[in-house]
Amino acid sequence: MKRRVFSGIQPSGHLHLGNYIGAIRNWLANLDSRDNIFCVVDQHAITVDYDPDALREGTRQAVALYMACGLDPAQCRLFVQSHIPEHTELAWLLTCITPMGWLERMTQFKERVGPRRERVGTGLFAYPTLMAADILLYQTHEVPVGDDQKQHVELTRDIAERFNHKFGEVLTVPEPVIPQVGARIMGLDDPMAKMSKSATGHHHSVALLDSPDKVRKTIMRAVTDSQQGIVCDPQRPGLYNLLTIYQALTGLGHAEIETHFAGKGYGDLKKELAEVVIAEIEPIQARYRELTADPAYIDEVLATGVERLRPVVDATMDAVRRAMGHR
Ligand code: ATP
Ligand code: LTN
Repeated sequence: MKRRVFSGIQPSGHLHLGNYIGAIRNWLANLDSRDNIFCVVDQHAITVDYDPDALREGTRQAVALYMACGLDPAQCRLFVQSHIPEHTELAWLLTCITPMGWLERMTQFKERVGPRRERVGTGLFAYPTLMAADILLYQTHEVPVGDDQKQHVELTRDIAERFNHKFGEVLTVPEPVIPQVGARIMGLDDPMAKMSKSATGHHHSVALLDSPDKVRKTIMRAVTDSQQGIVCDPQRPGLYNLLTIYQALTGLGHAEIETHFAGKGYGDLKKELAEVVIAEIEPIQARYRELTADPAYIDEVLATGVERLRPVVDATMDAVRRAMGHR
C-alpha cells in the first residue's frame, strides 16, 4: 500500500514562487511512490474579505496551474474542496473537540489578526479545524507544506489523537513534510516578510503566470543590502532569499553556488536568477494556455477526482459518525 499524501493551496490570489518551491514541487517529487490527493481549498479562501467572481475564477486558474506544473490526473486525484461537502461536516465535528486554547496558540492567526480581533470572522479563527478535516477525511499519512503550515499540521495531529482517545481509533495521525530548501521564501520587496499571495506590493512576488519581462523587473528590483560578495549567509536576508530560490531551482549546493558567483556582484546574480526562474515557469505557462483552451477538460478532471474520492470519504465519515454517536 502506498502512503497517502494530501495537500492544498487557497485560491486567494495568483500562485507564486513560494507556493511552487515550498509546496507544489515537493508534491511532484514523490508522485510515483505515493497515493496522491491535491485540493484547491476554496472554503479556506472565504475566511477573509473576498469577491465571489474572483474566487470562482481563481479556483479554476489554480486547478489548471496544478496540472500545468505536472500534477497529472492519472497520478493523482485533483479536486475542489467545496465539491465534497463532508469537509465542512467533519470540520464541525472536530471543532467540538478542539479547545479554544489550541487555536489561540496558532501564530498565523495572531499575525494576521493583530488589532482587528473583534471584527474578523470566526471562520478565520476556526480555520485550522477545517484544515484538519481536509487532511483527516482522507486518512492521510503525509502533508507536504511550507514552513508556515507546520504548526497547523501539528495541531491536526493533536486533534486526531484526541479524537482517537475519546472515540476509538478511527483517524490516521498525519506527519508534516517540510522541504529542506525553500520552506519559507521571503518577499522580494521585503526579505523579512514571507512571500504571500495576499501581499499588495507591486514587486513583492513572482507569480507563476508573470511574463518574462515582469519577472526580470521584479527580480532586478529585489531588496538586498549594501555589502559585497555572493555568499550563502542567512544574516544577509535579501541575498540569502535570492540564493535560496536559485538553489531550489538549480539543485546546486552552497559551495558550488559561491564558487559560481565568485568575484561577481548582485546585478550578475539577479540577471542569472531571473533567467533560471523564466526557464522554469515558461513551460508551465505554455501548458497552462493549452489546458485553459479546453474548459470542459478541467471540469471532467474535477468530476472524476470527486468520484474517485467518494469511497474513502464515505468510509471515514461512516466511522466518524458511528464513533461519535450520530448513527
Ligand atoms: P495567502 O497569502 O492567501 O495566505 P499564501 O501565499 O501564504 O497565501 P497558502 O495558500 O497559504 O499561500 O499556501 C499554500 C502552500 O504554499 C502551503 O503549503 C504553504 O506553506 C506554501 N507557501 C506559501 N507561501 C510560501 C512561501 N513564501 N515559501 C514557501 N512556501 C510557501
Ligand atoms: N492552510 C493552508 C492551505 C490548506 C492545506 C490544507 C494545506 C488548507 N487545507 C490541508 C495542506 C493540507 C495554507 O496554506 N494556508
